[in-house]
Amino acid sequence: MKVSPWPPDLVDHYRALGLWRGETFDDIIRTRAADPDIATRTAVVDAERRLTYRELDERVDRLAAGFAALGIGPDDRVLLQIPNRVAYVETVFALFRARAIPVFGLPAHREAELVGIARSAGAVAIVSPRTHEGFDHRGLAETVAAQVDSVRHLVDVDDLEALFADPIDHGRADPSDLAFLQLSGGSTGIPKLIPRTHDDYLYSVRRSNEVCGVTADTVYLATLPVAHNFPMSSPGILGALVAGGTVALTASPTPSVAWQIVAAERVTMTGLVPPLARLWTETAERGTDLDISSLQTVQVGGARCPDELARRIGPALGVTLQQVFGMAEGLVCYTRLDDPIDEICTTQGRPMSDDDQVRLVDDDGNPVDSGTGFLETQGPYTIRGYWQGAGEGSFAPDGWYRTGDVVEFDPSGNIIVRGRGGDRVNRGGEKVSAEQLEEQLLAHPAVRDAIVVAVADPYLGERTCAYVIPEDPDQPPTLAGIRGFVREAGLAEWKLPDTVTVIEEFPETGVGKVSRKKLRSLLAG
Ligand code: AMP
Ligand code: DBH
Repeated sequence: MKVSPWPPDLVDHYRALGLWRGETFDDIIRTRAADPDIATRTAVVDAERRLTYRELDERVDRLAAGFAALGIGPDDRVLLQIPNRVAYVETVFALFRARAIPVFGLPAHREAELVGIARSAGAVAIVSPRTHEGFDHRGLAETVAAQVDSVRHLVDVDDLEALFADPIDHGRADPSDLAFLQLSGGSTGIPKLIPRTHDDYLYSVRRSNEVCGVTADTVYLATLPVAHNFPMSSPGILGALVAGGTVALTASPTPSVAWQIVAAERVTMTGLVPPLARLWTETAERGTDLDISSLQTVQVGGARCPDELARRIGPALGVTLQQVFGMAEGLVCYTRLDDPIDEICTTQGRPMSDDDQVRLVDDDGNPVDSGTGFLETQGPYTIRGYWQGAGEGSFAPDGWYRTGDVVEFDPSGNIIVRGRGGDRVNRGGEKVSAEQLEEQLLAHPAVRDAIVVAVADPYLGERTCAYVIPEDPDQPPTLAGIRGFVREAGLAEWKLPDTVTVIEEFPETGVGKVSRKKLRSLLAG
């Protein structure tokens, strides 16, 4: 299945330079398992199970045959909702082997998101646990299947062996074709689907490995939900597997659980969002009995890391800090491990590839020569369009991706992230679409109008504030009532508003009809 193509001259350039190497994700596991130096090393481990590269490859073979026996094959989209555990890696690579297309849902997604994703992907199957953290995922999958005609199979990720079949030959995927659909944190309601190819994504993973010093000795801990682009590829679990290293997965990111795995597996590297980095730092500053001395690099990304916190992370955890500013659409920026400490602590790094191109524009799309502006980018691993042409406004007329982020450059070319245009709240790395939440609020019977804005929060960075005009000023809606209503509508828990402020009217702007964007920035101010 083809994706929106890069301009032909860029394609030639990326191939000629060897950035796109014509390799597939399935090749990765096959070649590692066939390499006598790597085959018997641990590929993936969690608190309950451990697989060597050879064992992983064998199980992937059987599971891929099982998917094929269900009629799941080339180009079929399969929606995943799998927590951090070994079975995640088995499932993803089995789908790659069967040449199906994984769609990376998150365990925290609920009915509204999953129905939207399954529908726009045209998913034929959902793979999820029966229950997880007390939530009935099987029930949710059944609800989704009842609403989305294309969904024909529900697979229990805790019983993959029930599918195992004798290995078959699935043929080989075209490396320039669609490999999977990643999800955008989204400025719109249902996450937009991001089509990534083997060629472009494997380049981003290999380049990440170079920049982050990932080798066969790396033990990478997936602390964040592993379907996120950051722990998946920057350099994440795929980086560790490409290097022949080890992927460890923790069911919980809290120090008491995650650090047991750090100690047991001698974890060398992980990636955190700022609120978790704060929790880890404060826990270490208080002192711990768990041995985390194997940790060498801790990355922080997904949301702006406060400079004050950045300065404490390295000393507290005994690691080199690396800031990461990335997006599932492509562009990833890193501070380099040997950068001056001031740059590491106060900037979000610079593009990882010499072939990443970045520019700043103003509100109207005109170039900005210095100071802050909206960041736009194109490059060897940044998409040229969403799945099936959605989100047209997200690309400039010449095809560059409009990140929506307001940034500036320091003298060394590092990016400092200043904020966004006000279309979403970045709640400690989990993004909330203002538009989606406003739509939900408007559906509430006691709400006449609503605007959602980000307000500063010492722990999360930003939290979600809903300004609400009630239908009846004598019976204004309550925070609990609104949260319950949005939860009932099937939205993930992180999208519920943190505060609700009831007001009589939105600020006057004097120019008649104003855009919601303008109103958001007025209210945020
Ligand atoms: P997503 O669409 O979910 O892939 O989220 C990507 C967005 O997360 C970026 O466009 C930024 O708005 C935000 N982001 C990621 N990393 C950072 C960071 N280190 N600092 C500030 N914002 C970040
Ligand atoms: O927030 C993100 O989406 C993100 C953060 C860091 C990302 O996609 C990435 C690195 O690759």
